[in-house]
Amino acid sequence: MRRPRGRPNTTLLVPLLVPLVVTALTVPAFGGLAPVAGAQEPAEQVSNGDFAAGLQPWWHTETAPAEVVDGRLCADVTGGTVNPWDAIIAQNGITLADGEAYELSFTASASVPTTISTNVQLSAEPYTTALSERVALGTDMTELRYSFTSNLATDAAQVAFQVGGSAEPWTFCLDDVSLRGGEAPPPYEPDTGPRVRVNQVGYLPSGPKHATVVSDAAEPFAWRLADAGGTVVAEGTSRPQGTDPTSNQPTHHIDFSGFREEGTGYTLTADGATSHPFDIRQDVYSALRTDALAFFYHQRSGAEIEAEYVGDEYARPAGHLQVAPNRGDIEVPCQPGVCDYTLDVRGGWYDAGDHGKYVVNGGISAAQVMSTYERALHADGGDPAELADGSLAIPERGNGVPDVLDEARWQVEFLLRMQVPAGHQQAGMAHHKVHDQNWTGLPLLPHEDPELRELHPVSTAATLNLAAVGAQCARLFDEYDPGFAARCLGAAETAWDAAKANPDRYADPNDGTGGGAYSDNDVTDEFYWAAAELYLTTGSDEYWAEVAASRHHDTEVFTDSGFGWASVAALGMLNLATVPSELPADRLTFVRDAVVQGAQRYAATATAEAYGVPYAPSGYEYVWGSNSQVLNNMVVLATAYDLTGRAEFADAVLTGWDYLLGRNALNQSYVTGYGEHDARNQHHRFWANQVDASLPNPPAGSLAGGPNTGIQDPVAAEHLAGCAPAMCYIDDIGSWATNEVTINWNAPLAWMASFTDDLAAGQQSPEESTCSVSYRVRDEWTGGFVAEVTVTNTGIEPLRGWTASWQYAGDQRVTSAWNARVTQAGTAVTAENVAWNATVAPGGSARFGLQGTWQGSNPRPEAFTVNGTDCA
Ligand code: 9MR
Repeated sequence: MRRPRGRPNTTLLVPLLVPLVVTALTVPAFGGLAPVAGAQEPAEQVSNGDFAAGLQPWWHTETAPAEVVDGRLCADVTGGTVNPWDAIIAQNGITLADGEAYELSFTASASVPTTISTNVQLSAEPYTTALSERVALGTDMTELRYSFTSNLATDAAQVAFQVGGSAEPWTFCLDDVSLRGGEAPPPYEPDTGPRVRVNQVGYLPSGPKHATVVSDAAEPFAWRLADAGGTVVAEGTSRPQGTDPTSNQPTHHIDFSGFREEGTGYTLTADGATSHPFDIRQDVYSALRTDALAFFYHQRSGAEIEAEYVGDEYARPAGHLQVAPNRGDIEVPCQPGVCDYTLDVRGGWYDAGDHGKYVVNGGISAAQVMSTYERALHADGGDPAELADGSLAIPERGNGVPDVLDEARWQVEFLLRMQVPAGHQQAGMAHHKVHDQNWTGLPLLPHEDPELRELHPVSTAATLNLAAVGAQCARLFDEYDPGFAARCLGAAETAWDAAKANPDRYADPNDGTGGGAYSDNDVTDEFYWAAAELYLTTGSDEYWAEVAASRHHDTEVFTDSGFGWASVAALGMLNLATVPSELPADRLTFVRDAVVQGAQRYAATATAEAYGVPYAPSGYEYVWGSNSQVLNNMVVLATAYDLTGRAEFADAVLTGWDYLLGRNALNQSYVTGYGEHDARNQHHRFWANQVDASLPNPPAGSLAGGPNTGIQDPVAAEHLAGCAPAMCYIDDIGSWATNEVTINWNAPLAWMASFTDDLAAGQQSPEESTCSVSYRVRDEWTGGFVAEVTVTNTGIEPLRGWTASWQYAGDQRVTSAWNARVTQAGTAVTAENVAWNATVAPGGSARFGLQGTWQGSNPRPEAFTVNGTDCA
């Protein structure tokens, strides 16, 4: 599947133009390049030469699987290869200047004395060398230094240790690699494209349409919207907004919401710049809904990823089914001293670009995938048919179960396997994670991973994730597989009891070799989330008491930075507010108000931010995976929209999308396959096209982590030092801190795309209709019912006062109403606004409720008018 890479060198290929000055030095640092006091030290061209940051950006061939052990790189070189270049450890992307003096230095050893080739050369054909040395290594780590003058001017050289050609296997170890000389690498200049920043995918016809222009013009300037043929279809004037603190860019704002005509290839021109093209259409989010969900099938562990569902490019054998060289995941031992049993923990989704499987972020991911369905089931305007059986390309399609639930089940089954079985110490607790004993390099397909897999200690956080997810699983699967639902609930209740008995088992923050630590020393939010889910599923007072007593049962749960794997109380609150339950009205009002208040803050943020993003963490410290925080804030906004129908919440969701899809400081769409300038080189061991052209880029619908002011990886550290918060991102496979993918980031992406596609479907084109009315029976009992009615303005003018009318087909009688004045004559009902909801902006809604009686049957009315006009 993979093309042999880093094919050699050497003098065979190109005669050297400049004679090499090669000296093996045993003496002082820098030889001829020794720094003079006060003079500038020669620039370092190698990143992470001491392996302090792990393997990246070093790579190795399959014949030299390398890992970082005791702070140095060691590779078990296979025997039986012929040429030096049959086994390589290298770093690409090295810049060399013609005629400049350089010194390469490193320490290295061989488990049996061996001669290797050390080259500084072009990393692709014709592989011209600037330095090529045969180096005899002994068993002790020895320091070596070579000076040379470059005959190359390139930014695509590599430092390569060619360690092949030995009949017998041996181990090569390497440390402190340095290549000094030349200029410091030029500061990274991101290609930010045109200064007019738009949602590169498109806008909904009835939605808000905003753009941001980078310009220091003091005065407003004219903008023009042109269609694909270049005809100007709308015009207006910008609004200067000053300097944006997230990017340090001076910006102007453009609002072209008034334009609603569907079309493709629109462009916006202002201040001498023209935006990337974009569409205006109703179905902007339709494909993204399925693409974002398809990500999870791609990430499945323990299953062959079949071409029938993903195409040839993305097909791969099953990983981690204990087929050599895999050593897991069927009888996985614990780390030494942690337990005395093995567990079968096959299946689930790989976390990210690595092959670890972690219960804490695995739990929130399964929950948000299940919630994608649960929201569609219960929300006004939610359309579960879009997620039904047959909606996704997965092997379970056609089994009668909604595909999104089938996909979630793949992960839930794995989470259940992570629970300590009865009869063992700590029974009922969940292991925090399972992953490789050592970090592996890139690329590496899952089925080729040779590392030992280990279970790590149990943790309270993991156990509560299992409790929450198990409870949610139980209520959603009851209809399709009661046996599985019962198993989920049993595991959830056992987990809850175990967590109560072991409330402070925290994962070790230093347990980060071979996999992420995912440590979290505050599990009060996990207790809250689990109690909320168990309450919603069982209705038990015991769990409600836990919810009510928690400090997270508070209107402040929706913080500026948003929720995520380590901060999950919001998940409990959102579901309490939306999943039908026995919650008494006052408690329901409390949680719904909390959601709405949180959403109001996020909506205000979106309005204030230069790029419309509903995310403003304290000090603008964009976190690792900031794009998922943006999405989770959008989830709160969307839930508030579902509850209230208020247009301001839907608008902030849509400007959040604009940010993610290109209207941002970098002019970058963070979703692969969406937009003119999309993320394509996310950190991943299989979708590793950037380091191996025979491998694919990430599939469409993969979300990059996004700007991260921490820039913790060497590529980000090298290129982004000093970056403004929203610009701390680089689309490079080596930047795992800004550009990885994970299941817990794609889960809110899928949730949001599903919501937004439903939202779009509910908004009729203005030509077709100017109103829609949804009538939902929220509660029904013998002889009585409560209904909730939402009147939506799908026209382009505000509604100033409204009267909605319908006919009952059965014998219903309205006995009381709230938020509207309702009268009934025979079967005809009219509902008139009250003062505070009289005005409904385009795209906005007003909602009211009523209680009534019925006899015989209680069918929903089908046709509605608003102010005498027929509605959709
Ligand atoms: O998403 C995680 C982020 O919140 C943490 O700050 C970071 C450092 O601990 O780890 C992130 O998760 C990574 C995990 O540790 C290993 N697999 C890839 C994950 C995404 O980068």
